Amino acid sequence: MNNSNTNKAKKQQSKETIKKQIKSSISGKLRRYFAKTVETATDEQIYKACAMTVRDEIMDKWAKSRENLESGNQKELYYLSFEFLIGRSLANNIMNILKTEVYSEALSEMGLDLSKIEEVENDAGLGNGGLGRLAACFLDSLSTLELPAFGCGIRYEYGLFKQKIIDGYQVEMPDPWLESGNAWEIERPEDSVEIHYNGRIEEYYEDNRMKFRHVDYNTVIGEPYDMPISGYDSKLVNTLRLWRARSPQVINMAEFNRGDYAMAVKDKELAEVVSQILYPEDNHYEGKLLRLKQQYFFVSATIQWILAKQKRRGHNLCDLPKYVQIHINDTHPTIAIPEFMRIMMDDEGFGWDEAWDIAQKIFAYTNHTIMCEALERWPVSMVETLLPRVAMIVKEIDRRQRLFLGEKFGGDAAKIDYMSVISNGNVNMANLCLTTCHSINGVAELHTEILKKETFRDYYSVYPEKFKNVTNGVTPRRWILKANPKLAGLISDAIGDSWIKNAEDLKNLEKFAKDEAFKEKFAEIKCENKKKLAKYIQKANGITIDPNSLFDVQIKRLHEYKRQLLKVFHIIYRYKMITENKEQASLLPETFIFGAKAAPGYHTAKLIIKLINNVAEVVNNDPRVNDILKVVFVENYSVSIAEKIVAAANLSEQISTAGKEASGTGNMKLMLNGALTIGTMDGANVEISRLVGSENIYIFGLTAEETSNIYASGRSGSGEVYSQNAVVKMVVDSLIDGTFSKNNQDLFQELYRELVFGRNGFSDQYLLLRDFAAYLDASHSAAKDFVNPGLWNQKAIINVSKAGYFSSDRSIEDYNRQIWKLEKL
Ligand code: 26Q
Repeated sequence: MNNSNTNKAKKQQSKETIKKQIKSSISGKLRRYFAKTVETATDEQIYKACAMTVRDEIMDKWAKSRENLESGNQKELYYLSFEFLIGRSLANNIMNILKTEVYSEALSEMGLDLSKIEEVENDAGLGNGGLGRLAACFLDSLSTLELPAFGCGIRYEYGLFKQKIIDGYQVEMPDPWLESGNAWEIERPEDSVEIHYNGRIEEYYEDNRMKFRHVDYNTVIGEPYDMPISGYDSKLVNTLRLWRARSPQVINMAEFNRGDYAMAVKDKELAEVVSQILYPEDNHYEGKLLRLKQQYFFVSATIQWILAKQKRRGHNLCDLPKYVQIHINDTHPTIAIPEFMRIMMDDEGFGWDEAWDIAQKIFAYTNHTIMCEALERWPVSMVETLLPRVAMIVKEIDRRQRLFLGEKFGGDAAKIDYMSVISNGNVNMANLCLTTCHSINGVAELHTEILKKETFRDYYSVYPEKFKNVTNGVTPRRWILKANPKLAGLISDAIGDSWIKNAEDLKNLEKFAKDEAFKEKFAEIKCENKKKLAKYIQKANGITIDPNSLFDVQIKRLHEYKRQLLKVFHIIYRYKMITENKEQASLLPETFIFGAKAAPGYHTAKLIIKLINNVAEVVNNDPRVNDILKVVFVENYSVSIAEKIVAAANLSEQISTAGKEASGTGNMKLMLNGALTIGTMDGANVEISRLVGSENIYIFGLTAEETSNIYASGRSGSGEVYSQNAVVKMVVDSLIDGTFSKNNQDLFQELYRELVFGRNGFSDQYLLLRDFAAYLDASHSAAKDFVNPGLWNQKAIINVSKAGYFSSDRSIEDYNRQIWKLEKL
């Protein structure tokens, strides 16, 4: 045998050995943990046996990573986030250890199917949308790039609600994702800490210094659970540490002995609700006490843990900036700043100036929204009652900041108030971040510009050097390799597989955009993915869709600014044109696919879901359009459902009112999978458009500058559009003429009234009518291109080839170079 044959044989042999190990581990676990065999085990037990087998493989690397960090002097990142939208882990972890093929084969030799086993796992849905999923992509990249980092958050007992559609309405169901256990987490009771609420502060003197003592407080125990975060082909396994709230008391024995069993467990329940639920509002602030409790809970636990660890390692806390960076993911964990000050001063004996100096060096902040309804402002009185010592510190930060601002801006009281940490009886969390953090960043170029020029203009004038842009990204491992393995295979066959870790290499695909053979294979894969999604939709919705139709996809949280309603108007328009014989019915078959959850208390968003479903009902059951239009609302949009949809999409809807979407990341996932974007010049669309060129994207509508001028003018101008544009009028009127609300003509009145009359003299807040005509044109251009597969596929391939920039690896490298300055392990 020649050399290469021997190598091949060796590889084959070792593959056989690995398969054998996998098989024996799985059957061993079934036996030891469940007293079952492959033949008798339930799906659940098989899944668990697989997960435990994979976990064993990761454990060793995880332990080594820990030991390395413990003994080294490396700087570590703590990424504090209220949300981590991880999704499933089994297949992702198998992929990361490069064993997808051996596992698939080993399982199939046991008569099992990895793709089915994978579906047993509950999504870890510990987030609402973009911000939470971004945190998950970032963890993947940090591990892949071998940068030492910890994700820190809350171990919610219930993830984001499950969505059922009943009679067209969203109905929320709990998501007890931990009910049957979590194979990936490890409880670390040894690292439990106490968190103190309420009570009073006593002053006393020690060594001639005034000191503060917190007394009469209520205690909640924070108990950490760690999940391993593997990276792709990486030695480093990072940790996601999620805190669970526990009561210090098992039960109240006094009540128990009195026979009042309900009262006996009440305190315990009250303490433990802290980590029970994830707030389902996205981009919307409500000053709920429990939310503030949650914020302080995980942030205090995390800071205590960080400092204890540094001390254990023998580090002087003065040197903290050498060893620690703490990232604040939106303002939600901001209370970490005064909590850090509190511990440094009250427990570690630092003076204000020293502690403040360190705080300024270790904290960095990312802003994810400019929607004012999302900006957090907590009533001072609430902070005082719940966190009396933290409130004192916040007031002192405010006092000092006001002195500083006073020197800068003299008598401009309004400006000083606007910039202060406390004003009108509220703690302004963004201002607390802006004052303290050494770095402030937006999540796309346009967004960062808006922060500098508008939202945080005054702070930008004081600290221009703090402001940075880091455009978001998504992990190409989960979002192509896992979600679209066939496309990943085709790409690797063409350009090699370096793109998996160096996504910029996708640019080498560009030369295949005109290669007929490649284009054909590319189209075939898209078609197979569409068939697969069609099958899912058939089963889930009972709707038959045509895999040859244009799959036009809008998947994201339901929010008025994201303008799902504008998409609906386009559908209504097409429906009307066909049924009224105004359009060549044969033009183009289209399938409109929506996936979206609405916050349970967001009435208008829920009404839009009902409208989508009513339009679907009418359109899907009208024989006149039946071969041409289909509308599908996919229930319970989640990470796992997103993975199914992105691979099958042709057209990606990114149609927010310009200036409102900070970045968007769904746009990136869809682009990576060869969908073309139809969108406004908003968020990262601006960068997508620059990269692919105007001929490979369908851009329309008002710019951010134009929308900003319209808002400033106080008039939307939508009234004129409505009265002058017959098409707009026709579509808008269909909301109230019973076409889509047979039994209740009033059902969509509110949507109609907002567009035509508005509130406080401003109608159509999100400027749908102003953009409608341009949107129709852009949709028409897309449809025209789609009927020419040669052209369409060329454009799609160019989109994939330019998507490398939107890898979260690039985002993380940007953060690291500009902000954290960590070293690779
Ligand atoms: C705040 C206070 C009280 C209750 C809830 C909240 C809250 C919760 C979630 C506020 C905001 C969020 C989520 C925001 C979010 O997901 N923003 C998105 O972040 C993405 C990642 O940067 C961007 O791509 C999106 O443009 C942005 O909307």
